[in-house]
Amino acid sequence: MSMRLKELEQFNPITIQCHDNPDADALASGFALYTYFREMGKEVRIVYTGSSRIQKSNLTMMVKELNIPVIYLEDVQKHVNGLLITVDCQYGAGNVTKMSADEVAIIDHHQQEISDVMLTEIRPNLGSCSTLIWQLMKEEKFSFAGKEDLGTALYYGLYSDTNQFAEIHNPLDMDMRDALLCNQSLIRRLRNSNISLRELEIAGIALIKHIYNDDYRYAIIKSAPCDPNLLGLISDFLLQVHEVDTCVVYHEQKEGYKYSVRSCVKECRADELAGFLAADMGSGGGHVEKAGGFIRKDRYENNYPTLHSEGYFSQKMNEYFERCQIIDAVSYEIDISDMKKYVKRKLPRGYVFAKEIMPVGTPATLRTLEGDVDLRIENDMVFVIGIKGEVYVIDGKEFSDSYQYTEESYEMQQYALLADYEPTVKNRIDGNSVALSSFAKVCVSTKDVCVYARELDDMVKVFTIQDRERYRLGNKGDFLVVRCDERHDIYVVKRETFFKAYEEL
Ligand SMILES: [Mn+2]
Repeated sequence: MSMRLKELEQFNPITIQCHDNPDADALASGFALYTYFREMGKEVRIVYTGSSRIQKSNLTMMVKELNIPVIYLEDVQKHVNGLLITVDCQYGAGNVTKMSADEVAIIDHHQQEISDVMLTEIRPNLGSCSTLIWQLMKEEKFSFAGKEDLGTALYYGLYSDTNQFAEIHNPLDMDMRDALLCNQSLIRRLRNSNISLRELEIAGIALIKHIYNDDYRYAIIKSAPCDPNLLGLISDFLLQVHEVDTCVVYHEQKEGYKYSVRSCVKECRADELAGFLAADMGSGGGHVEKAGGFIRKDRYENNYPTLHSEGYFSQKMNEYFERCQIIDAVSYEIDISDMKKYVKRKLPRGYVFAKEIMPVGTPATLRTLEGDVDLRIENDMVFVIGIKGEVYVIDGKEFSDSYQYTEESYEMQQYALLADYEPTVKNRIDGNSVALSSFAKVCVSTKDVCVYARELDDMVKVFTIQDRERYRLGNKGDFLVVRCDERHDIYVVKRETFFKAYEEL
């Protein structure tokens, strides 16, 4: 599942592509890979495409002061010889111009949206793509000693992508921040050259012209054309307004509408809202609090020939908040009169005794598709792998009470049909990760789990009793499920999982 830089060394020449309108993280990522492959004697270059050259003052300063040899391609290249690596973005996604190439690789830290590229390393839990590339280079024993330009670039990449380090939550990000050789006085200058006077004026005018909805506490701003990074700055500022819980800041380009989304409430994930706004006309995504997207003009004009863009965004925001029911499982009294009774099929699961993979007491990070969980290996701890590749951490008693276990080795591909990410446990002392499934054996639940379920006819967000901070989204066609014996254990099951995991009684 996980890719090493070594695998890319077989190719030559190598082209590294940043996303269109590159930001500091994309540039730093490109620069780091460039340095790596250059030392190896490869013919390598860093490129980007898109409607315009880098304009932002801090980015032009970064490129110049750190000697980043990035090239702007005026015209999209028909075909790229050798290997094309997209950094801080995913080949084929909406924020990067697609160019054909002999071979393609992806290195990114956004939510996975492209899954047909073999050479892929995507880690959405990292604060920056710079961190990921730093880690990949360290894995190959690359030496960062004495490389101040490179260190400063990576540091600034992480700094810019984590809201000035305010949103760092992965320990690896902190490791990099603390380890890099970095020119702090240049960082100070970059930090204070974030926008130009012209952009200050654009931002000022934009802020005056906001649209505010007090029912749903959102704000929308249409800005004059500007560097897309400025949209992020305006939206960061707008979100700090007390009355504003979520916001969208956008502008119109020749090709379409570029927008930035922010949310500071747990009831709305910015990445998901960004995807909703794009609908089927583009793409959107990012992180829980910060996200962005793009709507293609041709598709927009097809779907909404007479609707102006302010109208579209307001209408879509209203629709999002109106349509979406929020269920808090703790307080919600569920009506089961229109629900059918099902029983959970007894599908094989995987189990691993934690102490068999790491010594008791080791601080570790369990990584699954649902996110990272930090824990300490305990004597009595058992990991159970479910059919979606999700992992339950339980104690020995609960395990022996609920499961019958065998010595048969567990085949992830066979049993976790819907898993597209293999769960790992990382030792936080030595940094080594192990795939849980390689240690797992088969167990089967001994309990009959009976549930009521109803097919959803619209979007629902559920805060389960287990996770009070992050909701699970159900869409039309998915199922709302509640345990028969615990009417507050309410959750959402995706349609494709539901029919595999439950059968009607
Ligand atoms: Mn990034």
